[in-house]
Amino acid sequence: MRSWSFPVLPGLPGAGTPPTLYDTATGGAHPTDGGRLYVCGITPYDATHLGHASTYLAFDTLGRVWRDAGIEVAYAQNTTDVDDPLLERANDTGVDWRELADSQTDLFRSDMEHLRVIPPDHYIAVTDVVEAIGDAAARLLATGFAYPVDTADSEAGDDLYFDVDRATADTSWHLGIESRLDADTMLQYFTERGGDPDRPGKRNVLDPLLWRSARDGEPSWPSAVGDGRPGWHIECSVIAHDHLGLPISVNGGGSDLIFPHHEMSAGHGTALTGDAFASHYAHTGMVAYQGEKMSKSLGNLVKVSELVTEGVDPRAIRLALLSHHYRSDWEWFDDDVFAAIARITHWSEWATTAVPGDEATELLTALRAALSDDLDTPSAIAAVEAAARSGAVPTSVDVDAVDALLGIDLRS
Ligand code: 5CA
Ligand code: ZN
Repeated sequence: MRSWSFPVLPGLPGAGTPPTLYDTATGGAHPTDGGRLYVCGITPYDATHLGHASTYLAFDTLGRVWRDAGIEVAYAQNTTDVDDPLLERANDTGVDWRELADSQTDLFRSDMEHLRVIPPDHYIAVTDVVEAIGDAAARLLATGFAYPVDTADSEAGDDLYFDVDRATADTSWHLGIESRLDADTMLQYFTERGGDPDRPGKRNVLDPLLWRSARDGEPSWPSAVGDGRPGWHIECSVIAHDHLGLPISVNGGGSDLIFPHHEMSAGHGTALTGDAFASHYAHTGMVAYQGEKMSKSLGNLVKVSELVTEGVDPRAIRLALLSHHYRSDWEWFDDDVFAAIARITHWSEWATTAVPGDEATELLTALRAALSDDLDTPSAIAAVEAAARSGAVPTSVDVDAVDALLGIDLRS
């Protein structure tokens, strides 16, 4: 699927340090083992809000730091363009589900372009890879990692579920390998985040749906396991495997995906290949608004596209989001954008005073040190602020560094 345009990325003198990154699976920060990045993409039934944007900016920062350190980057992202919440929204609003997904994916592309996010090399719609997902489900069935569950609907075939106990017993994956959660918390999150613990016929309440057989009025595709559509977690396992190869270096997304999504994607990937799914699991904090997590289902959204339409400089949106550490939960206040606009104005004036340069500067060194330490964007921003206030004349390297590492072009 088409992604979006690549922003200009100025070259910088020397090379940055390979980053250390906090890993949910180990509970500590350690160096990444390469640049193969998979980040869970949007479910396109509403426009990109600041929570999504902040998550994609965190992994954009990782990509920039990797490139600066000379690490080759391969980046894949999905779009969940068929799933229950999208189909429900399409039904409720009387819009064809494909049109809804296409229009919201288009808006996402334009938001990412405005924010100067480096696009994935592989931007994959689930509806374009249903056959590969069906083949993977068939392999899991053949190897005993998946099993059929009867549907109440006599017209429909069986649904397929992933057997977490079998995978725990017979592979290097086990329940808890990535989330490290206790059983009660797993059940709570599984129930809240799209799971169906009470479905009759399951072997373990936490077994996730792998394949949903065709139902009347729902989209379906022919596949090696019959007509139907994919469950959620398998899409990310298959896309990461087919486009990057396992183990990937980093599996990324918001902290709401730690369980069950990333745990189960990892389980499917390992059951399919025998390999670990990822060397690193990185999660961003949740952005709140009006006291609650910003979410499409609650409707408390601040949309990137609406701010841009109101005339807000996208660089200010980017700066406001990067002002928070990617791992912290934080709340957006409407005034935040004004402080960021003032800062962009001040930094841009500072940039106009730049003299030509080609040597590494104190600011470049400070930015590299901050960002390679678990993507510490607040410290990086404080370093730019200090330089802009210092009265010292910047060089073009300083201005390029803000652009290449923080994605903020102060010359435009
Ligand atoms: N399509 C699935 C992933 S396969 C999905 O979770 N889609 S989403 O549209 O709900 O979320 C897209 C990304 O934004 C995910 O990484 C999610 O963790 C992140 N996200 C969602 N809400 C927030 C929020 N309030 N703050 C930060 N990140 C968020
Ligand atoms: Zn995903």
